[in-house]
Amino acid sequence: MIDLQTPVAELLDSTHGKPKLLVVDDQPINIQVMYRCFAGDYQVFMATNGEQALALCKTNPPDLILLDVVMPGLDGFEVCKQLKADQSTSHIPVIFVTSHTDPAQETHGLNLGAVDFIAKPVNPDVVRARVKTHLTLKFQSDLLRKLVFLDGLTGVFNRRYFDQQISTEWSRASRNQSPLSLILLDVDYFKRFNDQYGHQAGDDALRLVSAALKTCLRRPADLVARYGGEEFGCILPDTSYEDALPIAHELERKVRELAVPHASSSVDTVITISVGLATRPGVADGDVNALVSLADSQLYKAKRTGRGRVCS
Ligand code: GH3
Ligand code: MG
Ligand code: MG
Ligand code: MG
Repeated sequence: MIDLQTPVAELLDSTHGKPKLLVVDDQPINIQVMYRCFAGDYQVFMATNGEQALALCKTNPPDLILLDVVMPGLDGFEVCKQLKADQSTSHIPVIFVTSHTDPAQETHGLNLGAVDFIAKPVNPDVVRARVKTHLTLKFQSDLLRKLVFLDGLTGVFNRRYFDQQISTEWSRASRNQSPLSLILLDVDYFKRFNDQYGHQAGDDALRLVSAALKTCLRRPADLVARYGGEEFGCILPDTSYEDALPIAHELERKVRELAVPHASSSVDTVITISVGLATRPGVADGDVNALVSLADSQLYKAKRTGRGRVCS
């Protein structure tokens, strides 16, 4: 799996482990045939009915699914429909493998979002070649989807992703009446830093700061994004003010502890950040823009009152 938060260069170089294939068929003999085709080069997972396949896709999403059409219970078409309707599984390519050779069935399967339709009995070489082609396309499109949301300099999420996620998390928090914390932070006197040490050193410092920020996040759903030039945002879903405040202080401390020299700063002899925290309580009026404005005004207050501090 590609980690969304690794730097872009590493992403491009990364060699994936063995791709994961899910074979779904109600006949054990068919599963065995497929297993023989793919074991070795792939991690092969198996399901003997539609319900099991859907559950597996949720808990351990495969890179591609070979899906039988005729099965008792949920048939393959219904499984495909459900996978495509769910944002977390819609990107998994589905290949139907079926004894149906009727063009109407094939058309129906492709219209449901499957990438291919293979007739049983399968020819092992053909099915291997098709799977390889679809996996290559899948990995390329995964990478593109990820690059669209990553900041090229630092490898953390970009503003586009931040804007999308803060709205998503606000809606989720409203639905669940759960808290949501937002931290905005900005590097202090960074213009002076560039003027003194050069733009290249400035870029390096932003990379170091990003890496330090990431170490402060505790849960998989927490994220850091580059909000603007030398400004970052942290979204902390399901996090109360009391739980977010220590994180805000830790962000400030971790950046200071990087000890990147900044001789022309008026705050310290090293790079520091100013941090603004705002929390939406479980039950809240207003909208997501109010939360962003509040975090921003706390950040501004941290700037006004001396920088290198947290305001909340
Ligand atoms: P303050 O403490 O009030 O935030 O002062 P500041 O100098 O940090 O703020 P200001 O907005 O005046 O300047 C921000 C600087 O950040 C100017 C810009 O050159 C620098 N910056 C923004 N993005 C990048 C970047 O990608 N790389 C580098 N090296 N510098 C950047
Ligand atoms: Mg069947
Ligand atoms: Mg600044
Ligand atoms: Mg700024």
